[in-house]
Amino acid sequence: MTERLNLANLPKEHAPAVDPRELTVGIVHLGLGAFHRAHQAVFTEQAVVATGDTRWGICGVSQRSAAVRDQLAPQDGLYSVLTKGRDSPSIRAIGSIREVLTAPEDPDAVVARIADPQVAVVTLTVTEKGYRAAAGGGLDLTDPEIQADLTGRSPRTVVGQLAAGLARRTETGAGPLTVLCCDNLVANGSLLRRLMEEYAAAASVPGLAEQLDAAKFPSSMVDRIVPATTDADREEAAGLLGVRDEALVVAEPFIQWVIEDDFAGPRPAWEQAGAVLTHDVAPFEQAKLRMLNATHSMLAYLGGLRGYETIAEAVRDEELAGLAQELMTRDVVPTLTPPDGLDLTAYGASVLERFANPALKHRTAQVAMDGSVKLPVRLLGTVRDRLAVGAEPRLASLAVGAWMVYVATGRDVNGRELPLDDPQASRVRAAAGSAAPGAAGLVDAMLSIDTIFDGELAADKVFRALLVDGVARLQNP
Ligand code: CS2
Repeated sequence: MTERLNLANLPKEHAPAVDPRELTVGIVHLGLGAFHRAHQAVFTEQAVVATGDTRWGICGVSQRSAAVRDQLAPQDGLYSVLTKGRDSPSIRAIGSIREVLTAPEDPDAVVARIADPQVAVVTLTVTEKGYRAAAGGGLDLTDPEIQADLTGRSPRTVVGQLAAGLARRTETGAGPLTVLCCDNLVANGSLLRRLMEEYAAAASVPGLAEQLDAAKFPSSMVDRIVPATTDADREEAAGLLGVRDEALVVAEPFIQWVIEDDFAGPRPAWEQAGAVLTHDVAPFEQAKLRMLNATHSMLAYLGGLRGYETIAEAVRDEELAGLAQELMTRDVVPTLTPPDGLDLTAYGASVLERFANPALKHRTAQVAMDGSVKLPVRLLGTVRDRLAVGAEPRLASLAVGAWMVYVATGRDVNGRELPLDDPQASRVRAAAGSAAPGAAGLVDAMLSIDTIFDGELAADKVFRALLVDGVARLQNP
């Protein structure tokens, strides 16, 4: 059997640019999934290399299972990124993860690390649903885990962890903290600040309000396609590395990070690793969410229904590629103010080209997950903006309709199951199950889910008619 990757046995040509043992922990990262390891951890390693500043080792926190810790611990925290583009794949080990914690096993260690005076930045990739936000944008105070954290137990939610860690910083004498949200949400920094303020108001934790006042919550836009790693990827990586990497991540060559330059204290020189530090992230973030993520979701639902396993297969279907293109050109672009220097037409073309990367095997089922929290961010903003100017967002409505049909039928054209993996699965299933027959019946039942569609949108006649058209077209192709 091939040996397991670690510091001692990695062939020189694949050695990480940084030895994690030389780093001290300056960053806590909540949500140690594949995305973080292929994105922020890579930028951070490069920033350390560029500057020689060894303060920025990462303490990665898994929010649910011990799987990542069990993968990384025997590997001295090392893992590799297998980059797959149109040319032959390349592989590189990354050395920026200094420590791994599993939150459910040791919640107090997470709080202690956030309160560590040497920690200046907390970054987060906990997915859209990880924030436990209510439909209107505020904190969901009815969430049982939030309620349990509010009783003062060792915190299990992200908001609870941050609150306890921040409050403890007064005792440890740590300086003000920067909390850098890296999830695909609108104005993610201000959104997280609002959740924290609402939590603080409900919790009355001594010192928290002052720490929150001093903390900064810059917004950021992250971009890199990182499909779930498969056994075949691990085999391929072992062939390239000569050792086995259980913590491998796979990614496309493209990588981008745009960060609002608003920090409370020191930070890694991420700009020296290619990140863009700017005063206004919103135009980048809107373009990315409304163009890339929206067409991704559209292709996942339409492609899944057509029996395509991967996004690359879906976008090779000319009709689907045409619909994705039209969604961007007709519905989305008119709602955007492009960031300086970004040509939206070229951006749209580059997005579809990235999706077509045949080596990535990004599954439609993976992108289709969590629709109830992704649709509002990716598609409903576009729908609202177009309706507000009297335009008909036909393609954005078709994408929302495709989600409705996907979750209601649960089968593709070949009769294969399309699993519903969603934090609101029971509500979504109940709505679909209670629908009257026909397209209008399904649309009305799904529009009644008020945690996805607010009252105004649900009552909009134009939107409803567009949805009924789209759903009918999918139900009777
Ligand atoms: C995808 C994103 O899974 C999904 O919903 O749309 O993860 C997408 O791959 C990234 O945002 C790309 O940066």
